[in-house]
Amino acid sequence: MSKTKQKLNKQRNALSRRRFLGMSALGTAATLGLGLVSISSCKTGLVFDPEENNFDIDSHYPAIVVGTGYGGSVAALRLGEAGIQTLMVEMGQLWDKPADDGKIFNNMFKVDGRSYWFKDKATLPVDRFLGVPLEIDNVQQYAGVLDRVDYDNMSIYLGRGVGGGSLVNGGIAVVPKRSWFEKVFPNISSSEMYGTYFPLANQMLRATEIPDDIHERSDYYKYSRVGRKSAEKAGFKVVKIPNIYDFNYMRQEEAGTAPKSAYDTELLFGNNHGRQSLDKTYLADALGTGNVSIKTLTKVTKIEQSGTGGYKLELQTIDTLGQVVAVKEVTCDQLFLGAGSLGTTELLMRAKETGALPNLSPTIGAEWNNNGSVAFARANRVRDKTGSKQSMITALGIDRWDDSADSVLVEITPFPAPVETWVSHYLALTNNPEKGYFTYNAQTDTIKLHWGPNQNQPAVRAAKKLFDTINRKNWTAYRYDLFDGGKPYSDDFTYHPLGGCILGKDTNLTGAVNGYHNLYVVDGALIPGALGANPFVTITALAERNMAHILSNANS
Ligand code: FAE
Repeated sequence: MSKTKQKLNKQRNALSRRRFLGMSALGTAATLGLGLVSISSCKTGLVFDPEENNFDIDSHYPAIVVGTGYGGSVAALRLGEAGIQTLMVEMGQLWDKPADDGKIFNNMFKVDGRSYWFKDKATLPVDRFLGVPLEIDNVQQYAGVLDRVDYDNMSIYLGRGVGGGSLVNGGIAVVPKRSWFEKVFPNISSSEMYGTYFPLANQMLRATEIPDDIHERSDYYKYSRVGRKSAEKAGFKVVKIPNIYDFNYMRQEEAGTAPKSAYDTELLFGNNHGRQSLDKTYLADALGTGNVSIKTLTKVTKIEQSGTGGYKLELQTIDTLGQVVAVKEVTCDQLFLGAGSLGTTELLMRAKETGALPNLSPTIGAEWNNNGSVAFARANRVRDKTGSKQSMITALGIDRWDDSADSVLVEITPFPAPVETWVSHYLALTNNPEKGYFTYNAQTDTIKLHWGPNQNQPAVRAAKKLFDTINRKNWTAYRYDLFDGGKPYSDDFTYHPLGGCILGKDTNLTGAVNGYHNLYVVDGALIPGALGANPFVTITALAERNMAHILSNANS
């Protein structure tokens, strides 16, 4: 790097530091469009260079975190607070610059390169309407925000960018029922989790319930009220479902005093407003420690042991069109894997199968699950309009979770369309006990998920039992025209990939990977089975718990 550039970088760094630290609310940075700027004081005085994404990383860091999703963000914040210089490596981009249309993210009805991670075809779980396919061809190949990885019988949706899944997910922040959590994690203290770490995660993520003045009055929540009415008529309990969306912002959307976001079908491809994603919470705080920096558009392609007892990583940096612009090696003393269920499992299986980390647990990749998720759709009676305007933020759920085989938590989700459709659309979470597994293919250097065509049947059965009753009591029917194969449900996709490196089996009880020192898994790969809840609060709370134990052990 030239001296002038170094000087400029230093100045920018100092300015960013003052600006950033001077902000009373850290989240304001991103809201104001300042984006994420590292205020790291690493040896080189490095900064994240927003223009070029091309800062020089050091050759060695005390800690590296792979991925900037929930687990990775918690790890980085707690490492930064402990004074440990930490590099985060993220394969997606920092989403802080508006495109030519003045927007950073697209809504559901506008699809371009920003929407998808290097796809030329846009596909969604609802893939047809009135039987007509909704696929869009010729999308520009670009480092977009939503990825879909297709395996036989199962497609997995993922977020790509600084913030991982928090950029694209539904924001639904549910804590699992304690009795069920104790069954999924029998060796973890539930008093510690429910007394300390779930409340901490909810507070950090800013989860709240929708206020009644919005939900009970807004035209944008007709679909939710209609969903509640039909469930209650069938005798089912309907509860509020917390979300990380800023409901004060939503009030302004409702009043027409701020640009619409959730009210303008923004969600799956990101939100231009209102979404309190990780870049506005954990990651902003992590950068605020001055000890954390993020290298974007950079994928960790290999991990192995370094000569000094730590780890060596191969990093591949691309531009937004996918051209490889740099390949580098970097070492660290401690390595935290937060690349998500798929990303972390792939890195570990590659390391195991290529002999780079031969002592890894033989069962890595052996247990994967889709959180028992399945989507359903019903047709309402003509008088029960669901509305052509729908808020994308789910507010209510039908709670039938009693830990039995038929347990379901069903969320009443929006079905955005420019016209009235009378559709009630749901995401059902069941306790489907089925597991898939991964194999590593040395020729393609990728992992493959094995999930049979009938493995989601227990989920379909449990959810159908509930919807059959709702339909019977309301004189309504399923919608058969929305999902592939003319089914009233979609059982071959998930937003909730979990497992691959199981807590207490492939790792110890705080996520330290068996067979190695200073190698940790901090993300959804740790979770062994369906949670009866959407996963990110659990992933966050577990990461908080595990990091607290890891850091206190390091100090003792
Ligand atoms: P994740 O958030 O996926 O972060 C992993 C990060 O690592 C990503 O940013 C990747 O780009 C990056 N990465 C992967 N591989 C590499 C590599 N080799 N090198 C560098 N970087 C890498 O992991 N959950 C809820 O609780 N509520 C919801 O409402 C909800 N809705 C969802 C809707 C959608 C459309 C999607 C896709 C997911 C949804 N989820 C929801 C699931 C939730 O977002 C997911 O469980 C968490 O994001 C997983 O957190 P992790 O930390 O495991």
